[in-house]
Amino acid sequence: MATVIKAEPYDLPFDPRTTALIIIDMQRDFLEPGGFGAMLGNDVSLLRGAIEPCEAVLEAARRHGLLVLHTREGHSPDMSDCPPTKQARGALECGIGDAGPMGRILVRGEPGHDIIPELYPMAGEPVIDKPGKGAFHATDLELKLRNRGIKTLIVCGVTTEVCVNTTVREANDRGFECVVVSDATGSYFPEFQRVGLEMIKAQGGIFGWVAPSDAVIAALNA
Ligand code: TIU
Repeated sequence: MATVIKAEPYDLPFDPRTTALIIIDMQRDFLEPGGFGAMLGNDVSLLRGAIEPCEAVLEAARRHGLLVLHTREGHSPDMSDCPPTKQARGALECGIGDAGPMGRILVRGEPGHDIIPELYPMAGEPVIDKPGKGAFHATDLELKLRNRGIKTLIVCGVTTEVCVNTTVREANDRGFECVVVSDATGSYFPEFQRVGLEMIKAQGGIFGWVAPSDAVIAALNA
């Protein structure tokens, strides 16, 4: 019997050997006070509910030998990979590249840019540093996935309507099948969390599938 993830809008058959877990932007800059998320005016505590389910999926993926990838949104210290439009957006007093309580906001090598300790990558797990919202834009993610024969992506991380949705749409157009783990994603806006997941699975799974962490873990354990 084929292994399936009990998902919406319908069960997703998958092969663990061609499936990867990708954890999007679980960085201090989004999940802790003083980072980019907070500078945008958001209550970062709203994202922290995603941490535990994400930890559980990560543990199961590691135990079953799936390829695990992590992404981080950010820029090189000279900001040469940051579009001026992105840096200017929001007209923030303290924005991307500026010094904040956790170092320069969304700049590689700064404390705030790094992944939260609960989900820290293990040696050998690729970390994709991305300058955009989507993880495929201006990165070698697609090459890494194709070289490993990956067909299916289990997607966790933040935020649901921004970097998770953008990455899933990019992946879908490239022929990857994505299942977004509902409780292992998070948004600063409860309404966007709900609608961000709805948009993935609407119209017969126009961008992919949605399943809770316990369904994904049960499928991995099956
Ligand atoms: N602001 C917001 O919701 N998200 C981002 O800026 N980046 C990611 O989603 N990672």
